[in-house]
Amino acid sequence: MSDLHVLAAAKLSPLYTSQLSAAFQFHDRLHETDPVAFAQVAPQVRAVAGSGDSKISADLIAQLPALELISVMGVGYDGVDVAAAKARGIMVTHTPNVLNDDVADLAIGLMLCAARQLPAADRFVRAGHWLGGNMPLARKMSGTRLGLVGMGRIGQAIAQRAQAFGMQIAYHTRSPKAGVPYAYHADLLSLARVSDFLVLITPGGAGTRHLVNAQVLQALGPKGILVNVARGSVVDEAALIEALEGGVIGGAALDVFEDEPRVPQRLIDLPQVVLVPHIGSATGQTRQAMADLAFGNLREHFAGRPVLTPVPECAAT
Ligand code: NAP
Ligand code: 8YV
Repeated sequence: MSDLHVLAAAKLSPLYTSQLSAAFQFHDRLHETDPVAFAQVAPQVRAVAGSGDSKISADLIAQLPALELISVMGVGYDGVDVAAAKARGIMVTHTPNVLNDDVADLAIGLMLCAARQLPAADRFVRAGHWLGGNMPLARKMSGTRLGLVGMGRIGQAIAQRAQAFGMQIAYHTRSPKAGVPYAYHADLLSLARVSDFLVLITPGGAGTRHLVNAQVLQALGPKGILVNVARGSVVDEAALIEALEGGVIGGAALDVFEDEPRVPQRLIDLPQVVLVPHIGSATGQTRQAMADLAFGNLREHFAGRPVLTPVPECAAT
């Protein structure tokens, strides 16, 4: 074990913390649990470990004068104040690519759940309602129109899967993607108007906050289904609830929420809505790969080698 001090900014996967505590002087959320001990350790902390949903604020960064690296176990790093880190020359890393398959699989699973009403069908059998007759008819997914908001690593993996369902694919991003064969919409409203499924897979943070608002939901229309595997902040959740309750859109399937792990009761009360607890990358295999990569970034940095997967803002140009 080295004498390097590493702080966990939030509750992390044991797949990551087991590696951290074996290799470093590891302080698990000491800033939250023991301010006196934290004040003693803070000057020595050289790295902070976080997850995709951890908050690593400018204030925390300012309390760590020896900080060199923030290693996030997750591809999304919207909780990290990257500008504050960069201003001090602190490297920020994340775990892209290793989770593309799982998140894309979940997006397709959620689309099927919402269209074919699989959770409701399961509840129907368990409650014995089948004995009294058949379930109402659901919606077909194959051959319908998929609008992807985000066409990066995971967006492209979702599109690849949707092709096998014979879906017509279009997308919205800030700039068209070279080599991507799907129809590009510079305007999100225009994409929503021609989509049966609108699937969100952008980063979170200020740049995408409430990208999906009442107007976009209106454009998606009464048969449209919204799927969010991006970040809760991308959707105006209050507007979404209004739209679902009022039949402005047909349904939704959500992996992420504005105030996780709290889910509004009004969403829970809507039977046509599918709700899962931020499980996009939550398989044993993928979480291990993410933990290994997050740890690998720390290992490489402290061995004096370049990190494996810097966030784009910190990548050498
Ligand atoms: P990526 O390769 O960086 O792709 C991000 C895409 O979003 C790009 O196509 C980008 O295109 C687009 N985008 C960014 N800002 C936008 C904006 N304001 N409006 C429209 N499009 C915008 O990232 P990735 O690896 O695919 O991951 C995407 C995100 O998925 C992560 O950041 C994370 O938030 C989320 N995620 C969720 C889970 C989960 O468990 N649910 C798991 C993993 C990842 P432009 O730059 O051209 O706009
Ligand atoms: C997890 C995620 O929430 O990678 C991301 O951006 O949202 C998820 O994979 C998380 O980061 C697991 O540590």
